[in-house]
Amino acid sequence: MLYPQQNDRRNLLDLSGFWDFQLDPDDAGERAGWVNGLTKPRQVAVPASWNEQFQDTRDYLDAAWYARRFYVPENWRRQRVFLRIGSANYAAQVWINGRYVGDHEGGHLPFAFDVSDHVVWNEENLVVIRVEGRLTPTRVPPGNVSGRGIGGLMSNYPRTSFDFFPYTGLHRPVILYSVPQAYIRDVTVMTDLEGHTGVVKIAVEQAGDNLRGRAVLQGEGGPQSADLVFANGQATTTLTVPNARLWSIDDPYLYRLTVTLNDGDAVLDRYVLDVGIRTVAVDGSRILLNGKPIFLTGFGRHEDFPIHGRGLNMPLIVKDYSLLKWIGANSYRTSHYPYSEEQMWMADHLGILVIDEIPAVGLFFEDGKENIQTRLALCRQQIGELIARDKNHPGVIMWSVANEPMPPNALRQPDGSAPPADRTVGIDFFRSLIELTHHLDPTRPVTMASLMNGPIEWMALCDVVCINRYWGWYVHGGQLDQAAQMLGQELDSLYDTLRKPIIISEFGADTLAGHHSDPPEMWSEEYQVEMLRRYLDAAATRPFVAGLHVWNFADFKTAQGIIRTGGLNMKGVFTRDRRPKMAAHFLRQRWNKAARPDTTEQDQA
Ligand code: GCB
Repeated sequence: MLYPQQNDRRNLLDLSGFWDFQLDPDDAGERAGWVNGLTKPRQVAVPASWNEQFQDTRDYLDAAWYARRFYVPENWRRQRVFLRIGSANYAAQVWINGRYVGDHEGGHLPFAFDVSDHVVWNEENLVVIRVEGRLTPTRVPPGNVSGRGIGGLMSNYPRTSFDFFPYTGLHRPVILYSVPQAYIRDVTVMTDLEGHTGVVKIAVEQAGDNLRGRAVLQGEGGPQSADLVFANGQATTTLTVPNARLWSIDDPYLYRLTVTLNDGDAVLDRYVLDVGIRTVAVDGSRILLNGKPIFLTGFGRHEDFPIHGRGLNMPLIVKDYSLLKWIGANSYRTSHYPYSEEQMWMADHLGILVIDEIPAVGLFFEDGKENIQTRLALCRQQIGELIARDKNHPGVIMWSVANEPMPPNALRQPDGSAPPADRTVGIDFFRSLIELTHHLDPTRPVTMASLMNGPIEWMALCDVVCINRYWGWYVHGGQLDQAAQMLGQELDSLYDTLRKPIIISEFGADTLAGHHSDPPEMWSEEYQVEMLRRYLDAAATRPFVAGLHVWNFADFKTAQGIIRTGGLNMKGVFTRDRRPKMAAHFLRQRWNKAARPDTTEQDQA
């Protein structure tokens, strides 16, 4: 699942733009022959969610069809041609020139088809994509679960089992790309350190039967290179870099790895990859980056903006990363689904650490073995696809296999008391998922973000314990001193039991920008600051707390419900249009050395 690349051996054509679009509420499109073109199309922008582009599509999650015409450049004729869809939420089926190409389930990961035999030359081609985003209990993430709305407490519309709007459509670019007949299918890079020497292990997979290739790593201490000798399409080699310049948050230095397939002196295919030499490890209560403890500061975020919805929004990525830097954050979690590859690229280049999460949010275990197994299979598929996509990003330091899976009855205890039901349910589920993740990537720790009262047995399966906590909001709202006390007690007892690094992966308060009160009252900017302060202070005295991710970076759209004014979750420290609330300035004072009045010039240097 390499990101498509343009170079002297490969090419690409981005099909972003206006596409024909037609809703299909009766699921009649296929019978009506829409695979050959839409009958009453209107124009929709791709990439973007369809929900806010029209008045009548906001809550529409049933099938809709996209179509667009294109030519394949004549000079691609001797190459293989692929069609790659960056993200189609939730399920997609694809036709080219009326012929079925394939399908994909899962809303946030790319998929590609070899369409060499589907396209025609010297004539127009038609690509048709049917996208459908219904909420059902056996999807990941699930929805329309009986008796359960937001967090199970209240009903919401649309009936998500998660707290963000179920934006639907072609969210990332649709790209047509060409590769040579014998081509580099995959590259996997794993880095290690031996003293000051960087060790770069490279595995290359090719399609084709030629036998030789080359890997060249350029950068400080280089270039280093090695021949690749293929057997059954696979080759591995290890390059060592004396006195390697390591990738870190302060110096996100990237080497440049060029892999080629060769026939004598001729280069048949070429793929270039940024490589950050770095290690990630867990040691007792610490997370280590390059052997040194790192404390994560940052946020849970969303891919969310008015009108674009969840569609790739490049200026917003630039803006968000500049705000992350401004505030002194060094990390975030891709709550609650994989973000775009462009976001991962930016993290590598700016030295931001990413906890990379699959869309396993709102998982539950009360509807029988068969449904649970269906969701498990989807989780396993998605972690596999995520690792295939993101394994080479130095910014990615951890995989998260779930957010707030719900044990039976967990959310029916508003006073925070322990649920009475069987707490062992789900153990096999998470064991299977975590083992698979370790197997697919032995280099990164695995975690899941757990619910207040989530079973400790689930946390114990993880390398790092991530806890979402709302003491002072959903529990003990308005009583920050009590909240801080509960938080402190809980942290100490969790660490006593688990002896693993703990990240508070969510904590926050809904805050109406511009609403003030003294003494601080819920929903005011002052209350948000005071609540965050309590959590930061609690962490500061507990060395086993390895990170703090505030919920949320920015206000974001949710389903409608009585706890979501304007259909928004307002726990952002920035508003939805990225204006800072008081809390943003507060965090900057605490996190960004350069912004602290008590920082000396020497510290800043
Ligand atoms: C959570 C969820 C997150 C919600 C948040 C909230 O625990 O993980 O998706 O948005 O609480 O604000 O209720």
